[in-house]
Amino acid sequence: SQNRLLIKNGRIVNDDGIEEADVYIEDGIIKQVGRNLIIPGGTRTIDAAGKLVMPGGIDPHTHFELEMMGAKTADDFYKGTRAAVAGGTTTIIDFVLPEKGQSLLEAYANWREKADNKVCCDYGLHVGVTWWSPAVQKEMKQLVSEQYGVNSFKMFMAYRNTWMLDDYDLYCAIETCAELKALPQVHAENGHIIARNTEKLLAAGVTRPEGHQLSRDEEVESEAVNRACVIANQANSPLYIVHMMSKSAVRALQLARNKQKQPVYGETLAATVGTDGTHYRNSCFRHAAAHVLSPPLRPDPSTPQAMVEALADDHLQLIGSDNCTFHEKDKEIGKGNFSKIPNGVNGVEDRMTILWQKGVNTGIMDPCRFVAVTSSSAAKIFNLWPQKGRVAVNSDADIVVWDPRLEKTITAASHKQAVDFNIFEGQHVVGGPQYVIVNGRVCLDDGELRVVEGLGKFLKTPINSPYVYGEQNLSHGDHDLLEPLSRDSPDRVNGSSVPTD
Ligand code: DUC
Ligand code: ZN
Ligand code: ZN
Ligand code: ZN
Repeated sequence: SQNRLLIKNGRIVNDDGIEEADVYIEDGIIKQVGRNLIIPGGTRTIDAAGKLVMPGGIDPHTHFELEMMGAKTADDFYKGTRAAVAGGTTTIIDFVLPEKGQSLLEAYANWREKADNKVCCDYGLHVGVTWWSPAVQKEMKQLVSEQYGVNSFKMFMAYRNTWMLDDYDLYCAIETCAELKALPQVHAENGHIIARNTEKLLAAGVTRPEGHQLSRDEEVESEAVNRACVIANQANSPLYIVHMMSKSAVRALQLARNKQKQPVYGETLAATVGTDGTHYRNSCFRHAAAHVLSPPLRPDPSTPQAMVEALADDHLQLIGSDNCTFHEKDKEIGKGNFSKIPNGVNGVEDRMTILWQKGVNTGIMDPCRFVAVTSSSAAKIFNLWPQKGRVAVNSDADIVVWDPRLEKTITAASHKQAVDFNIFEGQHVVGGPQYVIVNGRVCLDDGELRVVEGLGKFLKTPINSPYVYGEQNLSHGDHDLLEPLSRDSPDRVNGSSVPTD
């Protein structure tokens, strides 16, 4: 029967430990976990011997069907969530981004309309506070109600001509989040410095994609990380920093995490750990432009591994994709001016395999930490725990059966995303999803993709997550599955480790 499923002989990996047990699913919910389960006849069985049974990934950061910088993303909510499922991700959280002056509620309704009938997996929404007024503040109060189910708001410190808030408005918006027990998120880059540097570079004749990187170096990011943390601390608010892209930014975050009154969380991206900033110098415009996202990939070659180590060490708490894909024809808008290249990269499909390759296969993180940063921590922070992010009785049956021996070479020629480029092109990865179960339904079936358009539901995310406003602590750090790496020694050589004063 379609609605009964048994996953046998696997090793269940949750963020707090590993257990050898079978999983029985009925009507989209995990009903039993254990050995020698009594199962009704006619139940489909998946043999997971030698495989890991993990909570499906939660990608806390996507942009599907977004119009920005004069273009529309290649991936819509169907193609985007289909690609997510193909890669082992079973929940995504997208961003409602209102135009300046637009009602947040109206923009929210637009997003629901774009997504509800297209999503192949469950999804939630963050809402961008892209301008500030008493009306916006009032709408934030409405959006956190049970009717709308939003518990997180994103503010931009960059994109000076469109979405940026000044520090006064940012302070007010963060304060409002704290009053509502919602989570403020920030895009941390100094938009004024970027605007001036862009003018100077263009005047000096630098027009190619490398100008994007040159206009906004690491300190342009870390200054904003620090400033956002200070503002949140003044507002006595927790804070979540999206897409952290540099070692300097992680260092700034770590200083804040050690002294801040309220929790501060940092997210990095698949792009950051899976590729690097050398591509901006590629002589092919399309290739270089495909890597343009904000904040940019960094020239420092030690960045990707340092970011993986930061995830392993709990200096960063989770990894998203910021999937925001543009076809070549759209990237070409910026052919004579790097500042006009639509910002964004792929990653929703490859996030899990890329981090497995760079984090688990290298021994930098154990599978439990992999589950934490790809799934469980997002569920906890956005208050979906333990419905999502956990393989346990009563949790949703969003499960990935992971084959640590599965091999593939990532390529745009065969990826499921709509976009015509892949920033991980040619990378060989070992370990990947063999089965992906979405709400109890086998949507990746021994490598065969069988998603259902519209199968996913909108997830109302309640305010006041105990991992943001309560006593619950995000990190466990008490499992001991691999030889502990001496990662916290202060003199570690190619150092992502930061002083903990
Ligand atoms: N950065 C991107 O690269 N794309 C979407 C928005 C953002 O902040
Ligand atoms: Zn952003
Ligand atoms: Zn090229
Ligand atoms: Zn984004």
